Amino acid sequence: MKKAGKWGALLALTGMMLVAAGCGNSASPAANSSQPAASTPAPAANNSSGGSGAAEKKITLGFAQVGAESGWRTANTKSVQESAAAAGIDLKFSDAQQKQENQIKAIRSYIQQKVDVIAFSPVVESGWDTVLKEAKDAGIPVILTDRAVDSKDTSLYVTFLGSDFVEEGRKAGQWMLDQFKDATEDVNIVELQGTTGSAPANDRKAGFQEVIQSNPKLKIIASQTGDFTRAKGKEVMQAFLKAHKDIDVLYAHNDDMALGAIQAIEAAGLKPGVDIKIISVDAVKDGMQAASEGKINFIVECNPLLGPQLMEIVKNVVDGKQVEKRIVTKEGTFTSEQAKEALPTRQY
Ligand code: GYE
Repeated sequence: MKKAGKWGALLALTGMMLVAAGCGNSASPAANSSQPAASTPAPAANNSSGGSGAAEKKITLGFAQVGAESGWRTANTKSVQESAAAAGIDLKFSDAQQKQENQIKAIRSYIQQKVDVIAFSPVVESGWDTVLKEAKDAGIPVILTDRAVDSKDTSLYVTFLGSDFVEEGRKAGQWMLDQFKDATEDVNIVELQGTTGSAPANDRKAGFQEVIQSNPKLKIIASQTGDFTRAKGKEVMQAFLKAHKDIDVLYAHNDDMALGAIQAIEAAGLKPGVDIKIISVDAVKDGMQAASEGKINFIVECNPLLGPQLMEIVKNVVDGKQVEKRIVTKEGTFTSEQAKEALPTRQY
């Protein structure tokens, strides 16, 4: 198909779909409101000497990170490390290189070391019950940050702090609907999925699909994982371009894959953002730069700066205070023009 016109006319909904931070009643499946709070007891080491003398012993936090796959992750890691230091929390940090078995090992080692709290960003959604049960049995509270687990037993973790990825997918889908509402021919979409089995890949796909299905002209003609990396995004886009001559839109589950795909599109002699419209998620600096150059048409923001909120939660958990079961981060969206405006003050 060729263009639906009205390019640039819309986007009343851009900018501000801010979900209030700290509201514990998101629509995500993890938001299990029947379970109010931190059920795991605060470890004895921190409150043994009679009450609220928080100053005498440093809190130890074991953090099992996913890896270093993207600009988002780099910003997230930095945020966690800097805010732990600022909060006077002793941080034990590990990088799982996108492998679940490495994360499980790291969590077990934190249990052995008897850290006060464990936080982790689960690389995939499934397969955590055993190790989470081990942490629970050891009396160590676990905080999920950024990504969710699909465990039925939500008492295995204290809270889940992070974005609503289904909502992010919906925002991307809504842009498609608005942009192509007058399409008379099929609009061919290719999709670069995040890491297979990860919450953001599952949910960003589902939210997008849910919204675009109301217009039967919008067709996902190919969908494959690019593992959230630039290199794989490029590689898979090359394959898409070979196999499909009439790609109208790329939906990439993160900026890094979109940036890799842009290289492939340019190498094929096409103009990213013009010949192929591009939607991505994250809004990290490099993505915003590409958007401000018109190479990415629409970015859904996903905020990686979870560190300060995480440290607050850690302290509350150690103090035995109530913590919301689901804490959703604030985020918006950006068109190319908005990206240009926001870029100079962008923190990550
Ligand atoms: O969008 C992607 C990263 O889990 C929200 O992981 C995170 C995602 C982010 O690799 O860039």
